[in-house]
Amino acid sequence: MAGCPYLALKQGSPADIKARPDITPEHPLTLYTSPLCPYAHRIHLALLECNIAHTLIEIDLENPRPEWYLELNAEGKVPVMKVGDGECVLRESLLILEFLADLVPGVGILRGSAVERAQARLFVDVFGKEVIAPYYTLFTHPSRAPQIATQILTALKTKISPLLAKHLSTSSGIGIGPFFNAAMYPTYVEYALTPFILRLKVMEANNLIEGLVINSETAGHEFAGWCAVLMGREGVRKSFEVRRVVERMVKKLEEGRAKEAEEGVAR
Ligand SMILES: N[C@@H](CCC(=O)N[C@@H](CS)C(=O)NCC(=O)O)C(=O)O
Repeated sequence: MAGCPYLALKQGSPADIKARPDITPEHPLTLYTSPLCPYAHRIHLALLECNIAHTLIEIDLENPRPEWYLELNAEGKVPVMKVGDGECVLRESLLILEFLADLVPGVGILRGSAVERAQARLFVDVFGKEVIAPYYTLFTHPSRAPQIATQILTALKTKISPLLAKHLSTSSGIGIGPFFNAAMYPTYVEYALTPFILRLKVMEANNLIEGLVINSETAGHEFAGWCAVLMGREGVRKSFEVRRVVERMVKKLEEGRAKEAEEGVAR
């Protein structure tokens, strides 16, 4: 797969993950997930990067959910995190990330002052509106893919990259890491957004979307540099099943094209 970001993984530091102590929470954590779901991926990535002990249970998204799963989450969606024997059953990926941040505060998932934490949440919100929302329209409106790709790249370059530039260092200048708010390890922001950045990179690497080329020139220097650091993480590689995700994307794009053809949408 020429151009796939995974070819560049060796530039990362696989030792990073092991360098962090293993964490065994007081109550066992079970993540109901699917490698096809970017929202579930947020949680799997955080668990791996933080070395938090957990059990993974894959839910088949291609078929109706079994009754026992609907009892856990009536919406039938992933991710779901069961804490202990089920005294707490959580859904909504960002809420689960917040839970992990509270569960292991020393790890610094949500770190810094109240202002810095608010800025992290705000950044995720901005990225959601500017990038994740149009990302999904690629599948529903594939005939408009080149225009949507331009919209995403423009948002990355003119909004996300400048905002990121402000937050890759701290105002005090104390932080020295390459992550949000100058953290040494990925944070809430990286866990929330990497699954979507990866999917855009995979679309690019497999030429799935015309005009989607992500580099310093097209998406901004800070964003491109941050991406390269993220792609180099061992936890990112371990939590991502490239082949299955690409197959799912191809299928979803074909379904989108068929639907548009049925509706008589001309490119
Ligand atoms: N807002 C939710 C979104 C979760 C979501 O949409 N999950 C999708 C997979 S990516 C799902 O489970 N869909 C199954 C279905 O709708 O049947 C979150 O952040 O956790």
